[in-house]
Formats: sequence, C-alpha cells, structure tokens
Amino acid sequence: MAVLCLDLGGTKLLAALVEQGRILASLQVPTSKDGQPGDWLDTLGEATVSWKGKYERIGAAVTGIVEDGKWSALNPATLAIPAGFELGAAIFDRFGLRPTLVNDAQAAAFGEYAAGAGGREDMVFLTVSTGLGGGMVLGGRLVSGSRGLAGHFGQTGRGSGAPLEDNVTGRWIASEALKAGHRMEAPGVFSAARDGNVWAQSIVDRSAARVAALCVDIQLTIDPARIVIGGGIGLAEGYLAQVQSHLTNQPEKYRPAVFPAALGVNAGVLGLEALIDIRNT
Ligand code: BMX
Repeated sequence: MAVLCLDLGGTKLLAALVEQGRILASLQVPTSKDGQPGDWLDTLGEATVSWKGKYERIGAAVTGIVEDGKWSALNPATLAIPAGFELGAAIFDRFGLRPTLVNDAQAAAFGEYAAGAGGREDMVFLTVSTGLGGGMVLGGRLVSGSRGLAGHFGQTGRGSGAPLEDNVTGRWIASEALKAGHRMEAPGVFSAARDGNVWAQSIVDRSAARVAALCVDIQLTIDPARIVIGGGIGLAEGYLAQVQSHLTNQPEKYRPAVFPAALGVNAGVLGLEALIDIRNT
C-alpha cells in the first residue's frame, strides 16, 4: 500500500501518495509565511482527505531539524517554526498515523541518489531555494549525523557571522535587488539577468560564485563522485552554468562533477518513501 509523503519547505507544501517509487497523486500549495505549522498541516489534511484509506504509512520531509518528534528551525529566516513544535503528535492528530520525520534536503538527497541524478554513486545534494539545504549519501546510506545535522551546508559560516545561506538563496537575491532599487522576488531577478541587466547578472553571479566555492570545499572534505544541485534557484535557467563557470579555474583534482537534480520538486517525497521502505524491511 502507498505512503502519504508530506514535504514542508520554506517555499512550498507538498503532499504525494507514493508507492514503490511511483507517484500516484500529488498536490502543492505555497507555504503561507505568516501561518503556523498547525495551519500548514490542516491545509494538507483537508487537501488530501479523498486519499484516506489509500495509505497505511506516513512521513514528512521538513525544512529545519526534527529531534524526538519535535520540529525547530535552524535559521528562522528560512521558515519561522516555533521552537520544539510537536510535529509527530500534530501529524498523528490529523492523519491517525505515527510519521517518519526527516530533514527535507536529506530526504531529497536520498531521492536523487536512488532515482535521480545521483546515479547510485557517493553523492552530495544541495538545494538552493528559500534556504540552502543539503544531504549526502555515502556507501548507499543517507548520512544524517549524530543530531540529524549532517549536510546543513547552508548553516556553515555561522562561527564567523551569518550562515552561508543568508548570502546565497532566494531571500538574499531579492534583498540585493531591493538594494539596487528593484522590488522583486528571485524569478524577476533571473529574468532581468537574462534580459542583459548588469545589476541582476551581478547578483546571480555572486550567489553562484559562493555555491561554486562551497562545492570545492565539499569535494575536499567528502570527495563525492557527484554533487547534485536542485531547488528553485539551483535549477533556475542559467544558474548552474554560472556555478560551473566559477569551477573552471580550479585545479582538475578539486573540480567537482556537478549535475542538475533530475526529480525536481518530487525529490523529497520520493526519497522519503524510499527511506520509509528501507526502514520497514
Ligand atoms: C535551511 C534549514 C535546513 C533546510 C534548508 C532548505 C531551517 C528552517 N531550514 O538551511 O534545514 O534543509 O534551509 O530548506 O532552518 P528550504 O525550505 O529552502 O527547502
């Protein structure tokens, strides 16, 4: 029987009915930033009411970190989750099943590894989105670390100031555009860059240069066979090419093999279903 997979991110809320790697049904709504986790779950509960009886397991891939069923943000600017929100209990109340809970980028990493651009090789996945998340699959296993933090590359740099993601992601791109006198979200900046506007090209390029530098650091610390990049910014037209252009001057030894993510928005729910499947067999 299918698994109901929820993906709660800073940009979108997604629900999918997944069975053995196949999506039977799915739906997506934008994350209401001034809402609360209970509201987001209510929205998904109502939207999936006709799926009741079609699944016997449930999981959620979420932005931020989950410990003992409690959900918190690492960076509240990405999504302001009230610290220690009882996510496991809240899902049980609405759906009647105890959920498997995983970080969203870690779940997506496993999805891309198993069925996407990871090619079942040692790989690191990065999502450049509202936040900059990540996950790694080494020797066929998702590495989540002792506290579930492994792969949080967007949080690096905290020791010396702001986390890296604050100078890379969609939020940063929109705030830089505003500084340049243009009130618009990241897609508007990408379109202005494609139309040849130098101010927009410079913003996109600075973000891509930081992601390229991160990829080199990842190559030197983990040495994966592939780095797969996804997310709304990561997959925006021209972005990956810009990242690649910043890698060409690196010695070949350090130069990562960078691939675009293949599963798009479904990476998280597909990875989650595969993880739940493994845990139950
Ligand atoms: C942040 C962090 C990660 C998450 C990543 C991508 C929070 C709320 N989230 O680094 O856990 O994986 O953003 O999240 O601290 P997204 O919402 O942009 O997909």
